[in-house]
Amino acid sequence: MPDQISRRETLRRGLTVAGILAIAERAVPALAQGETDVPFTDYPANFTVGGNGFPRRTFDHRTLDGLIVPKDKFFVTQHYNQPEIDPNAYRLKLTGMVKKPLELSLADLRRMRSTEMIVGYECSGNRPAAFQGLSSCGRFAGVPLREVLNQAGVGPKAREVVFLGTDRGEQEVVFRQQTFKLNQQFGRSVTLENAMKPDPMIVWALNGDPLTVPQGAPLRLLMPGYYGVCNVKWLSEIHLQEDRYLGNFQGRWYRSVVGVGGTGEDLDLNTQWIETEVTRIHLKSSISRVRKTGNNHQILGFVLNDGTPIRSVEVKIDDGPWQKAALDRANTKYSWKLFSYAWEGAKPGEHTVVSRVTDEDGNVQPTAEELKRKKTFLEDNSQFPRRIRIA
Ligand SMILES: Nc1nc2c(c(=O)[nH]1)N[C@H]1C(S)=C(S)[C@@H](COP(=O)(O)O)O[C@H]1N2
Ligand SMILES: [Mo]
Repeated sequence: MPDQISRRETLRRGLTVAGILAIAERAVPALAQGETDVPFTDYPANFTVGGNGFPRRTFDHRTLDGLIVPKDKFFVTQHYNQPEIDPNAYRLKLTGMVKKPLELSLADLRRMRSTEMIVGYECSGNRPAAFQGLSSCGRFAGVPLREVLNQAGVGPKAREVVFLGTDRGEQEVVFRQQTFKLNQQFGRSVTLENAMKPDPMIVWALNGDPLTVPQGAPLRLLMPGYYGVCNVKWLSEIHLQEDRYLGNFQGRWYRSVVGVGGTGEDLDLNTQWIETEVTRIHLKSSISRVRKTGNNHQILGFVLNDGTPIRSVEVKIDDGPWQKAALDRANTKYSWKLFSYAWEGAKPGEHTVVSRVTDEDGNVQPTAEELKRKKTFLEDNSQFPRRIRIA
């Protein structure tokens, strides 16, 4: 049993092993009769994340009730338009340093061995200010990316795999004193080594239904354990090359800068500024909802990370100690991981509740204070203290 209720607590509650297992397997049962949500006082009732000119949708974590987010609630975001592609005319092109350039129809891909995987991901801009709403988890179906690459054959010099979307938009590219306005295609890349791992997929379905246009129909890339930006929607071309791909959303926008050592002051000579690309999801947990039956309160939340096994999730109420939460049995390697904590003796009034996750490699979710030396707002995996009111 992972991280479940301690033995002492078990004896105290007089639960049978079967009883505990039932709890462990269904940490998030459907809202039962007489169960109500305890309101968050930090979450505006009509909260939405500002658009970028194109339709966006956030997932309301107060409705979290299982591993799988229904497809009409799955978060949506992108930088440009949402192109509509005729599935019959559609061809996925494999170009560049391949042995044999290919144009694959949807029927060609569907004839290959298909797989399914439950994958949770978030936009790297997801953060407390967005109430974590730029995140979701679903069951995706498609084909392993490496089988598609192997069909075209990887040329001996190829080291980088570039994924281009059909969508295009104006982008300002700044070079020294010059600014160019260029119409560019959305693109991202991964190293050949990462592309050839067993997990990356080219997917066409979410929760058993074909992808919708906002979700990237007819095909998108899915990099399990990576931030949302890597999952290129409306995928039109896979291009193999030797050099790094430096497109706007790879080389410029999706980077983080963190100060290490020294004072962290911008011009401090002893501070080292580490610049990294946004790739694998940084370890995060957050409380999604608090439910109440009679006098019993249950705190529910989720963990997102790169797939490294989780050692523990803990919950802290006001100034109390960190207490172990239970991980849901339904969690899988790349799903988001649901957790729950039975809060006993909750007193009426306002409370602060916060969670913290630790993985098997010993990484601990940082506090907002500990992330202060990160200059960019991306990859904010800070602990998120929530305010709630017990009636
Ligand atoms: N073609 C294309 N793919 C894209 C984007 C985009 O602008 N164009 N945005 C990315 C970003 S930043 C995120 S967070 C995810 C969001 O995926 P979703 O809309 O399915 O939730 O799509 C990614 N894939
Ligand atoms: Mo994103």
